Amino acid sequence: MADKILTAPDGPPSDVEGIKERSNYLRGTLKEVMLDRMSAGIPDDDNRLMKHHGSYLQDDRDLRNERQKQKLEPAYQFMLRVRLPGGVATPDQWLVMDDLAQKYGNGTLKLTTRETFQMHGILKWNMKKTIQGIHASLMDTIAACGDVNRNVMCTSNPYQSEVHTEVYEWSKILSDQLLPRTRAYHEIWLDEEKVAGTPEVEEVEPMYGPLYLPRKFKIGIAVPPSNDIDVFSQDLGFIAIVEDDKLVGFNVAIGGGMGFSHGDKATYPQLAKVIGFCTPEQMYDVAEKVITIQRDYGNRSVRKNARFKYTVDRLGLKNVKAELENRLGWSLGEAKSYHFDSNGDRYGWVQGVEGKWHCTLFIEGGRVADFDDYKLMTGLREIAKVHTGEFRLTANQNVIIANVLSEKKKEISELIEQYGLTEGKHHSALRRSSIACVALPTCGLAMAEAERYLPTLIDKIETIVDESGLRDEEITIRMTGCPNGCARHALGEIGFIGKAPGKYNMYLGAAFDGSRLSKMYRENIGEEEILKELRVLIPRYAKEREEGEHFGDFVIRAGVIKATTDGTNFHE
Ligand code: SRM
Ligand code: SF4
Repeated sequence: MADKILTAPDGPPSDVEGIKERSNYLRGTLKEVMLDRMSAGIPDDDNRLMKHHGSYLQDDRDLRNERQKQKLEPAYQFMLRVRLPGGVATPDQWLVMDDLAQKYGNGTLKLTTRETFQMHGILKWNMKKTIQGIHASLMDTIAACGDVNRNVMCTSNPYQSEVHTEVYEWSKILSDQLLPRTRAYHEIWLDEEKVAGTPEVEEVEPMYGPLYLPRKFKIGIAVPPSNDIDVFSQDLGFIAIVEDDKLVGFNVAIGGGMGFSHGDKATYPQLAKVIGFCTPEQMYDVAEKVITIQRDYGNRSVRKNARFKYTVDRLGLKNVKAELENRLGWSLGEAKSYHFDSNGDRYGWVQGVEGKWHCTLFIEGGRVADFDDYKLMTGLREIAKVHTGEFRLTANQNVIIANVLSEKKKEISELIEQYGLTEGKHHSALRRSSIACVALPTCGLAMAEAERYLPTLIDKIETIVDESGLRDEEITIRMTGCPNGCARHALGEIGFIGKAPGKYNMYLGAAFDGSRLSKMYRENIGEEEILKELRVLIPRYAKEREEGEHFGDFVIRAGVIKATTDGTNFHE
């Protein structure tokens, strides 16, 4: 029925569609170009395909001008992203990532906003060894980037451990079953002999088809009251419904996303909308059918309008829901009530089921490295050597040393102490509630600094916070180097989006629980103006706020900014 109404946008397919079509299921000439020693880079078409294998060709932007002057090719290197459903890694896997980062990467690990590891600075000739090392420790990088379903996230919840175990299992099932079926990855990186894709054995992608999706697709599962994964920013979000301590199912939310382009009203961040309820057993079916709707009706002509959020907005939420139920052959249940209290992490030790302990550590900007006076990477390595539980990477770029046996707690606490690792207690709550995307020097799209700059900006904001008596007040603050939104800036109570070197658009007014977008407050301002604004707003908040009122709500009530609940009016 809905089939009659729904159409895909007209227009010639984008260049990426052609590249995918000609790629023989994501192979292209990747195998050959990775062997070529004439350049440290690879051609653009292969780089487009490379993303589906979890990697991007980048160049060190700090060196770009100098190398240009010397007429050298850019300092090419690869970024590699692991697929780690739910962000859970064993201590052995942690040690493998640490070792690979030392051997082949830039000696650091980035814990990403989608609960996984990224390595930077890998040279072309080390890529295969790195991927093989990851594979040998039972992880992979398949579909970590590209026009497919990405790493499935779930709440890192150390509090309700039984529910976490169950929800984590579902995130793994979704992530594994929604993987592309092509053997391209195994052939290119793991030396598997080519069988499929040859004329004798025809390869098929039963769900994706040969063109895969029009754009990336993201799924996250939140366990209320924590909305740490920002469920409303996902293309497809599931909200766990727990009754009498039992997981009964999930509310289904569709059509969220964060990215937009400066000044382009046809692009905007959007919140996913709840459309109904399904049981855990129905979850995979729902995910698969939602993905096929995007496959069939997403915009394959204009990539900046190709995300599912635009498909939903163009076709209408009701029509998409009707089409989903049509494809499912059954109807979603009525959405159940739920309550989120925050989209941040809660730090420190907490006891879960079976007497096991979990400790959330604050990792500023998600960067695991050894600094002059702070041996963070070494400390975590030493913990991994003795830890028998797991590491949980959080969507706020932190790490939880999870499932620590009571008898091990002292040893791990001592290592935390010895290496100065921190639950963030000596920082302001504002710093603990910060996220910054990678940006410079590796991200090719960055217009301004983020990860390397936010800590020093926070040093200065902390003075204002301290003077206002708000050191322990959680205010979420997020910075990205461009409007793509990798740090989910539009869901931070204070957001900064890079515009040009040293210049940011400043956003205010997102909800503390991730249920309302922010709105632009000031355009193209530098540090001095940012601090000038905050020197007024933060003390005002301290004086005028109501009991329990969060900063994002206050700025709206005080008339500093108008509320935005729907991305379609984001630019107004
Ligand atoms: Fe992102 C592109 C880093 C989470 C929206 N993102 C990129 C690239 C690959 C740049 C590029 O295309 O050349 C960045 C690599 C930088 C580098 O040097 O490592 C990059 N994104 C990241 C990470 C590492 C940020 C971080 O500091 O943690 C996150 C990795 C997540 C992961 O493990 O999979 C990351 N990116 C996100 C998120 C947050 C999320 O998914 O929860 C978003 C917003 C949500 C969304 O997708 O709407 C996000 N990244 C984008 C976009 C905009 C997409 C859009 O359609 O609007 C781009 C650009 C693009 O796709 O063209 C992008
Ligand atoms: Fe790069 Fe922009 Fe994403 Fe930051 S938000 S990592 S600058 S693409």
